[in-house]
Amino acid sequence: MTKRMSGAEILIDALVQEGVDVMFGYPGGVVIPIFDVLYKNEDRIRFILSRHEQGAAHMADGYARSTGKVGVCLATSGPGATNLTTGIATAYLDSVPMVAITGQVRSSLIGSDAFQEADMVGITRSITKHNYLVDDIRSLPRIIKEAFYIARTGRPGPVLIDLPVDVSAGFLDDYVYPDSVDMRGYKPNVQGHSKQIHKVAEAFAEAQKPVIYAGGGIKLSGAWDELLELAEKTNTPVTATLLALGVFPQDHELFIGMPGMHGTQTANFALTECDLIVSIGARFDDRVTGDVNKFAPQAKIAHIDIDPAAISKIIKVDIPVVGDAKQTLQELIPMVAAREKNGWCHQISEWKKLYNVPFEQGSGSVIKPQYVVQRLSDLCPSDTFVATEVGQNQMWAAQYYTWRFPRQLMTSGGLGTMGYGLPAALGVQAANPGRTVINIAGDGSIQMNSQEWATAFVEKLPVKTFILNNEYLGMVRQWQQLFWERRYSSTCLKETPDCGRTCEKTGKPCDRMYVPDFVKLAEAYNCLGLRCSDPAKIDETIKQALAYDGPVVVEFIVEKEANVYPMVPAGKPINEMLEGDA
Ligand SMILES: Cc1ncc(C[n+]2csc(CCOP(=O)(O)OP(=O)(O)O)c2C)c(N)n1
Repeated sequence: MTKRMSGAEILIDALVQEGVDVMFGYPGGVVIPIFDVLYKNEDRIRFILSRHEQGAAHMADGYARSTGKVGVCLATSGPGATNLTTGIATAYLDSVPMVAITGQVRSSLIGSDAFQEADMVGITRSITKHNYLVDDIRSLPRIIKEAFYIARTGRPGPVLIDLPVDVSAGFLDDYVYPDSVDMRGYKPNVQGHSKQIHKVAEAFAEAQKPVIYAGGGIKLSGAWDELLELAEKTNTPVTATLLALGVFPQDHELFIGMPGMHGTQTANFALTECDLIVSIGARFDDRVTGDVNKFAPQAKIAHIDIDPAAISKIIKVDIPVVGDAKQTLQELIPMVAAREKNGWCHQISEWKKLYNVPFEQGSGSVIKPQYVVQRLSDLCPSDTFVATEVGQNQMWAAQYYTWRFPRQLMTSGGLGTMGYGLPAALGVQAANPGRTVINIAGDGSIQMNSQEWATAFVEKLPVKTFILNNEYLGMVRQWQQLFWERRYSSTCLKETPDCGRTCEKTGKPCDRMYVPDFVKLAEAYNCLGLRCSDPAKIDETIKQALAYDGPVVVEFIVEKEANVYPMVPAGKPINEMLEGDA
């Protein structure tokens, strides 16, 4: 049945038909027609008002990563739309399905430097999987249908729909939402070529020292059971990237941890010495490969990926397979011969014994940030979702949290976006009411989107944020310490123009005040604020936070110059790791 509807009504009806139950955003002049329809459809879509459009984009991202569904965000034209871009780019680099809707000035004004006009199709061309400017209301239903289809299929990613106000306020007499798409230029190849899959099976049979390199694609295609089956059948060790943590049981004897710059020694040695890498849904990011010329020098490389553009982009691949990870593994598993454990497995378990040691707080009076993460992992319910900010906090979370299920971790891997964690956690909480959601944060990153504690309180999203306050932009400080002769240029968050950096020069502790006072800030947002600087009180502080029925901000005052180890210096081969006293 066709209906006369406004552009804004079409949009909301289409969103409902696409299964959208929550969306995130911020209003403005040209999107009032859309907000008016949202107002009348409160019972169909929950709209969460962020306090900054960047927050809304990360919320949609957190919603999408934790559920596998498409996250939706909405902003007005001009500054509202440009504020979304960091969130869109974050989603793009991590293959997160998202539809971003931006208002645009009236069609007749486009190109005239109208008030709040920004060319969003131009601006987002390189950070979206696809984008649209809707120039005719008759194409709106098709565009929305295509946008959702493109966002969630193939290698997922963000799609932007730029909607001029005359289109959202205009009318279409014969609206009907299409039930299928027909795009000649876009047909993701989900079925890997059987001949190529055979070659992967043969490579397994020939290899003495294989490694499976699992990436975020395992999560996106829901291929974790198949991954386990393949690894166990062939007794192949598995390394999982930052975006794939949780896809393989962490306590499994074949699991060797995360590879790359802050990866485990076992994973980096294994990748360097192996004779076969079977990469599944991973993209040989430079944080994983280090010096590409010295990466896996003896290995044959098989690469299973749904995105043909990812193949041989960074590392030359011997056996490319373009296809969906789950389908490809289902075809591959019966083809591979079962293998017994061999000397390679023995070598792997020796490395693991040597390097996999739990972190010790020791007897010192200063809290070690790594230990806080370990305690969070032990004390949070096993089905807790975890978001992180970016920097040392993120790497310690990756290293010391025990990952228990595939969609557990929300972290900005590709773009490394500070300010991601809190809004992403709120999006996760909105999608998963009743579950525990925590954000592991640095004191620098959290200040980039701390305004979203207002959203947390108002929208009743009881996210618990745990700030590891080292008073520094720690990860940058670590690089300055190790590679720039300890010149801490603009990384101390207590530094003032007149302090003369006396603490660095004399070693005397700094008595300057840290701002903000996170406990007071939390309270200003009506969240519970807690502070802990005593190692003996870590557990009780975490328990108090988890027991509170509302958003909480916990500040742990931690060791100031703790470092993330192991560390592969930028551009070095991954087996040349710096080790230190963490
Ligand atoms: C938006 C943004 N700006 C700058 C950076 C560069 N950067 C990476 S880590 C980092 C320091 C993060 O400091 P903090 O949040 O305090 O975390 P820590 O490393 O101390 O755990 C910076 C500035 C970034 N990743 N993102």
